[in-house]
Amino acid sequence: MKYGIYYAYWAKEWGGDFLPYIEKVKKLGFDVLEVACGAFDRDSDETFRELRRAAEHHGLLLSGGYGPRPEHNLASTDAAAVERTFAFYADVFRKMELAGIDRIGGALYSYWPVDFASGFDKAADTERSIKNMRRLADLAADRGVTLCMESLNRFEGYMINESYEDVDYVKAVDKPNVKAMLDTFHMNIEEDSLTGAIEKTKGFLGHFHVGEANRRCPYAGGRMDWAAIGDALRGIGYDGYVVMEPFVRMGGTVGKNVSLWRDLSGGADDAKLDAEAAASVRYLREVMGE
Ligand SMILES: [Mn+2]
Repeated sequence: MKYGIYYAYWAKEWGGDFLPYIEKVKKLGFDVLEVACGAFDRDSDETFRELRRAAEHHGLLLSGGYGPRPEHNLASTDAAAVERTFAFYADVFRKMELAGIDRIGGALYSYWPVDFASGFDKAADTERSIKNMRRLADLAADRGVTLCMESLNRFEGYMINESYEDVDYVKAVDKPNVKAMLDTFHMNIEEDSLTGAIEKTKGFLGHFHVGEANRRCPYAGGRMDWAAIGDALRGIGYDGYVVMEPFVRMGGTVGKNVSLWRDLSGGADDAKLDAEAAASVRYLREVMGE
């Protein structure tokens, strides 16, 4: 397993310049930097070539994440909006290839965070999403990209809340580059058993996010059994990335989207955040294993 961290740990806004994170994250002891792909349309091709050169120079792998904005909802009843979404993703996948990013995870099957007041039809939306995901998978395959469907808790999404729903969705799409994705933060709310949920994704798991129940960096005094989670991942033969996705500082669009209304960092500055991330990845390597 390779260990990574999502850049948004330090950020208040999605997107921006990921270059400075490459050397930083490598120095903190990570193998992988996860970046947000939702604003790739704003940046030039050269930005992504530069990102690739820097990652290769520092021996760091890159992965992508995206919580689709409402206008990029593959389950939408608005056919014109879905067409525009395919065009958006085609550009994202092309830029991912330029940057050397071969996987993207998130609620790609829907949008995020869901506005539950707007109303929805789970069965009909899922059917449209599956049909559109097959076409998106082919666009992604042209660029060597794997799409990872993140199972989210009920307060952020409705289409895939549990790992069995994730596997059902992935099986229905039936494309080799469409995989399941789990996140311990969401699993903690929805799953009877964290290890049991992992076992259900055997052969289908493409990406894995970790975090404590309150989205702090994994640590020894937390509530998660990281050793058991590591054993379960090895047990299903998972050899992908384990990316921590901590959100501890309030503010900006990031803080609003993840509903962070209190400071979980203890007033930490960037240096303190760095130290906690470094300690966390050392701890995970020790208890979850390589
Ligand atoms: Mn996640």
